[in-house]
Amino acid sequence: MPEIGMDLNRFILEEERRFPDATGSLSMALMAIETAAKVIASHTRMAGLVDILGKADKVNVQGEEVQKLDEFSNEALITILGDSGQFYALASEEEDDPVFPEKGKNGKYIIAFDPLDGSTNIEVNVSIGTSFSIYKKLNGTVEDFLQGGDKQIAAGYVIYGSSTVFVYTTGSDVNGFTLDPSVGLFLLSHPSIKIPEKGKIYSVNESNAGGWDQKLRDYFESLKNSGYTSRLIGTMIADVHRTLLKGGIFAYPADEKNKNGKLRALYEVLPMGLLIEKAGGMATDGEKDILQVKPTDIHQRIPIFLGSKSEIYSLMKAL
Ligand code: P6P
Repeated sequence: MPEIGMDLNRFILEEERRFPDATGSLSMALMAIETAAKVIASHTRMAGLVDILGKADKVNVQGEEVQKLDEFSNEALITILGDSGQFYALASEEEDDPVFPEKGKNGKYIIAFDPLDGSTNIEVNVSIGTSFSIYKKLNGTVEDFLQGGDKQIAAGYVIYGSSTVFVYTTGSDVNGFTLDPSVGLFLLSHPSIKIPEKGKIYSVNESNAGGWDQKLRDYFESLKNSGYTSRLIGTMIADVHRTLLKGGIFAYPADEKNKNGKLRALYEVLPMGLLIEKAGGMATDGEKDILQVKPTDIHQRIPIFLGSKSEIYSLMKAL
């Protein structure tokens, strides 16, 4: 069992040693993400400065106003991941189409990421995050991003909150590392995370309840009547992080306004679903295991219900 306080790089290399035929490419890929996370973390700490806060008076592919920190985070990830040489293609929430880095021509992997999830929370100093999902490069076309949730090689997120925490899985355990800014190292703080079998928290934007079907409204009413409390941060990564550690359910269902829900399959829902399932929880689109979902395009939105087994089982019975 790796000891608390082990730094992320050593952890990655020790994990690599467990696979004799590993070439080290995934390790270098993960270390590139780690470097980008440190760069973004340092800038979120300074987001209070006028020159970073506020709108970049641009609109991204999602039709959302782009905050300057969004742009900075997107550029940092594209530059650092591109320069690593490990990624043949990068798909970003901030880019209409995938980017094919000059130095990635021999890359074994492709990566999808949301550079700064929850950007509307930047200005009110609420936790924000970066999510990522890694697949094997197959044909080197955009279709490689549509392999499906169960083909993810690795997935994770970085939450920039009261501390910066890096959480990821390569398909077995889920481990969390907290940044010690005094030495610039992510140190193992949450080894082998397991989500509680059952929680006491539900996390959903109830202002959309008017657009849900009745069975779903009844399900959340039943949680309220069973003494559950409500928590919603409004940054998916922060709501997922709390659900991973405390249990319960996080959901962004489809509704009248968002026919397929709001969250994006490739770089938000599928990586979070992998993490929750590898930590012993469950994730579904309301019909099937979320890892069975194969996106139809890189920005496709899908409904998501994820969390402790108890809540997801009772949800599926209710629907
Ligand atoms: P709503 C943030 O903008 C985000 O993409 C997710 O991080 C978050 O879970 C969701 O949107 C919140 O959406 O409609 O509740 O404001």
